[in-house]
Amino acid sequence: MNIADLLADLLVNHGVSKVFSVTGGASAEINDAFLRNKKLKLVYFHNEASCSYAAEGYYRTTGKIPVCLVTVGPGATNLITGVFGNWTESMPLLVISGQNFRKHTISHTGLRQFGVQEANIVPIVESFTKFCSTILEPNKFEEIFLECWNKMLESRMGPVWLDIPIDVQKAPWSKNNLTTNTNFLTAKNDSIQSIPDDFILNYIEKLRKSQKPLIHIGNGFRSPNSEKLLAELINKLKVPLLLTHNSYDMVETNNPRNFGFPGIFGQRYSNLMVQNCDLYLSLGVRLSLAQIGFDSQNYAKQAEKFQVEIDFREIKKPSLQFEHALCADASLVLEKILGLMSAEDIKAINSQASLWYENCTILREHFDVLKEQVDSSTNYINPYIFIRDLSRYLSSNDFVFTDMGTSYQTTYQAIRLPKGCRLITNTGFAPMGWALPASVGSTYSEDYSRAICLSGDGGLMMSLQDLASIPSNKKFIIFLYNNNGYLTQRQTQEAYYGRFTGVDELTGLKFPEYSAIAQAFSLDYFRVTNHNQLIEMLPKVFAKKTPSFVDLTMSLTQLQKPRVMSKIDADGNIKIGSLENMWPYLKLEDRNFITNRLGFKYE
Ligand SMILES: Cc1ncc(C[n+]2csc(CCOP(=O)(O)OP(=O)(O)O)c2C)c(N)n1
Ligand SMILES: [Mg+2]
Repeated sequence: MNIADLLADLLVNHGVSKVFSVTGGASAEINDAFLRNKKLKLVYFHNEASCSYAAEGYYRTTGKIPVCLVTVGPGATNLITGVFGNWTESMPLLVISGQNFRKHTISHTGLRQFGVQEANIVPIVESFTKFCSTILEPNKFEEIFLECWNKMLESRMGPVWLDIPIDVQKAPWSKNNLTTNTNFLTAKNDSIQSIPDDFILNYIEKLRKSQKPLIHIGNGFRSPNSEKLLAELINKLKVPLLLTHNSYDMVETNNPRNFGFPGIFGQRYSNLMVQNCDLYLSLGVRLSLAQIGFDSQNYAKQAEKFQVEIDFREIKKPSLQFEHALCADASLVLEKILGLMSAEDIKAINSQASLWYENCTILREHFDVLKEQVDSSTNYINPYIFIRDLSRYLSSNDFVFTDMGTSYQTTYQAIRLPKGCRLITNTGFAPMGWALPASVGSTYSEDYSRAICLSGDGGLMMSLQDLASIPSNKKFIIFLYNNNGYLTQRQTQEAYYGRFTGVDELTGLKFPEYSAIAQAFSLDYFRVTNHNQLIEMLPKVFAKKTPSFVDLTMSLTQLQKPRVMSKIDADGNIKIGSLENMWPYLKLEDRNFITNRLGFKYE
């Protein structure tokens, strides 16, 4: 037995079963050890970046820790974008890279390179991993592995990296027994006991008095217990809930408590609600600029604000600071709130907030995103109307992945998710080319039923090779938003410069004919250019048991709306757009309606 075998056993003992990999000389010993270990499945891709995206898709759909195994140098550096995305999204991932023999590494010599293909990966990835180390002492391997594993899972989760020189991989390991499993973490380890009663009781007291309360649930709230807790919250309190992109699938769309998500590409009604509430609680929401808008000091400007966040740095960040902030696990805090709330509290809260709740319901109906769209074109598919129609075919076991650009923003605004259906995007880092490999990663989930991959043509071109990795015997649908360009960038260039570069064939960026691509990868191909064809095609592809590639003709001038839009004034200065008056700006009749009828302010 050597260190590579020990690593395989340690992974199996910690519940790992899938390893996403590209082979290479410096990691060959580990690939071979994993091959010999019957409990590990190696899943191969054509690019290491795809391994990291696939690992994320796998984690998000299974909750099981993924591993990426890559070789030294370019194998390791190719993985970086995906690992960084896991860092910003707080996703756990264990990366293992091969490294040159210990005597052939640059170590602290100041050389650029010494070993074959060498990249000194640890200093490169140090700033976006929770733990990273080149293992130099084989006899400490188990100890370092456990430290690394625990770091990945404790408090705010994130990626970790072990870099293993070839001679360390091959070093013999003599211990007969592995460490017992008792001292590794399986989930967040914070304890409900450590949450102060004061914070909870103060919030309940304020909630009793609030006339316009809002509770904002983020992905930090996701835990094995979160579904049960949310059901209890929804059952007990008639208080509107806001979600985020990453938590949007935690509450089905037609649940009366689901009031969308705020943000620069949020729902118009959600943004108006944030700016009009008088008591705001965020539970596990990172409150990024995309969520709160660039005018961050004015976020929830009329409210007394409570924040629960596991990372104290997020609480202290300069963009906004709340009157009441608690550094703790959000799901444990809600558990405690629900536990300490009496039946009398609940009655008082629900009666006090009933008018607000009703008004928010009217607002949501009034500003349904689909009302801002018209389905008039015979030559193009409108992405919002496509998502409306697609939603009718979604079922509770589906995994929907989006890429970036239109496939991301319009989907979240328009989709209607049935209970249990997942909607997944790397929203914080948003690397183009993420959706296809992430969807492929999800096919290795034990609960896999069907993946629906929504991708722009620009995004797809960044991971086209992964079409080869779609399992040919599984249900899998790619919907390509084919607008022959980068709509999102075109829109920005139009707004700020009035001319275009690098956004379509005319401006220097060529795209292929996808029917030929689909054929090359043996995928069933469908072209859809109008809504009648769409209506005919959807039942067909949803009935199929094998993968399909649906090429949707879309327009490069499709407007993404509503959105918070900044303007350039006469002096050339940028005027930041307000969260509550998204572009297209509110019409007079809407303004009158929301102020006179509902008592909402819009600026
Ligand atoms: C790796 C990477 N490079 C660049 C960007 C910046 N970017 C965001 S959206 C976009 C265009 C996306 O084009 P496409 O996938 O065709 O979607 P569309 O905008 O046309 O809907 C670009 C270049 C990015 N998000 N990721
Ligand atoms: Mg495009």
